[in-house]
Amino acid sequence: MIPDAWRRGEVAVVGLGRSGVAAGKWLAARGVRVYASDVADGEAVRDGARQLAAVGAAVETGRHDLERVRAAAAVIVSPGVPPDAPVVAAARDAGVEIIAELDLAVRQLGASKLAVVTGTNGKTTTTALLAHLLTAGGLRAEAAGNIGRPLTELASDATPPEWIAVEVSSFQLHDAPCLAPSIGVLTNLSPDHLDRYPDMEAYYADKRLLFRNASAESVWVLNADDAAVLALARDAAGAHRHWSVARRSDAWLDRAAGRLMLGDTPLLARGELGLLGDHNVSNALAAALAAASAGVGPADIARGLSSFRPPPHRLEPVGTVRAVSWINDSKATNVSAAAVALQAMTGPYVLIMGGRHKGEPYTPLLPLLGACRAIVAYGDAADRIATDLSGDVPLERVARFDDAVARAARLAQHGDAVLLSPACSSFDQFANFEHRGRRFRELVEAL
Ligand code: UMA
Repeated sequence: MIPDAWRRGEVAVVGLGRSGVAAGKWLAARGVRVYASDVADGEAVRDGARQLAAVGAAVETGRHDLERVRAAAAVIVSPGVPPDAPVVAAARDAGVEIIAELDLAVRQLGASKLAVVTGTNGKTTTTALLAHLLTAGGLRAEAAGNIGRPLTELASDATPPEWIAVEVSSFQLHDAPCLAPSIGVLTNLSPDHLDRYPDMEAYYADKRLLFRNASAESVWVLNADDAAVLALARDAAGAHRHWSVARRSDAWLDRAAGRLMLGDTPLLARGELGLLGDHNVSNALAAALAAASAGVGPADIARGLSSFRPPPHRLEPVGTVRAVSWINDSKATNVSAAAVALQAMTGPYVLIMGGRHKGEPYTPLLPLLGACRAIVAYGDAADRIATDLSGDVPLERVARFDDAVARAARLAQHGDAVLLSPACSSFDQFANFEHRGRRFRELVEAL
């Protein structure tokens, strides 16, 4: 499965995060010479470098040796490495094949069927839930990809699962020409990652790559409530199946009866689904329809839906202190994800937002702040947030995340909630959104 040219030369792995480490280990274990490098030089990167050095890779942190990359037989890129990064440009100019870590894995996983989940929001919950439903249906299934487990880790298994629910970001779709989902799920589309893409069209163009290997056998599971989703999928070959929280569909919410439905078959009552907010009903319907498309029966789907609990950092209750409940939604790294959280709030709350600005305006949140008592904006994005959201709701600015939590604790009143839903990435003060969410939990526990 490994091209001869790779064995004759050296493969360059760019980025020493989870993806780069998984790819480097997979290649080294198969006797391929690896040069792995990262422009950063922090503790996490050095830890990745140590892991790869231990399996015989040549490693370098703090820079890429561009000559060595140009001479490589192939370059494996991590999702966080933008296509216009100098190291990628150097490889491209030299005619070296550039492959996403995801695609490296896909090329090895011929025996597993892939149920691929993408979209702007709801991917992680839908992916986790889909793996749970496939398992409830008696299939051997795992979740991987953007959800936090590089797909290459599964490619190393002696007996890879029958089904893999793969969360795929637009970054991963970019250099994944071999990705051919048996089932593809598109949750929704709205502007995101405008710090990496020149415009929304470029972002949607990467999302459209989900369909690049569509065939008559493909099944596409699509959000009928999102016109942009339907437009993006319109010309894709294969079966198109739809879900809706607004009207009757292949999977749908019967609002009058308060029930999730699969066609004419009732699945379970809304109250039996242990997830907050309408957006999660949408995620549940997407996963249910994808699982049904893989052959799981309605009774198993219903049982799986009722036993599922939300993944951490997504509208996750982390504690109640002096009658104030604290909710960690650190995963809301864009404006539309934060909007979803605001719509799920049922009483007064203090909102903590901020982090690294990603290029989107925050003004779409203004009409959703009805129950918001105060906003605490922190970090790089604080000034921009203050400009966009100044109005009826009092807003305070602080520099550090820890101070934002302390401020929110003072502003919240008896019976309120404090919601961390940042609408920004975490990278100004944290390694990633999980790190930010864990710090939030620690600070709440210390209260
Ligand atoms: N780097 C270079 N040279 C460059 C540019 C970057 O060396 O020119 C380095 C960076 O210093 C960094 C590494 O490349 O060390 C990039 O790492 P990465 O961010 O891709 O790290 P991984 O740990 O491999 O994480 C990636 C995904 N990260 C991103 O897409 C930014 C993880 O998604 C994913 O869980 C993981 O692979 C496993 O598949 C995270 C994410 O934030 C959760 N995703 C975005 C989102 O959900 O919005 C898309």
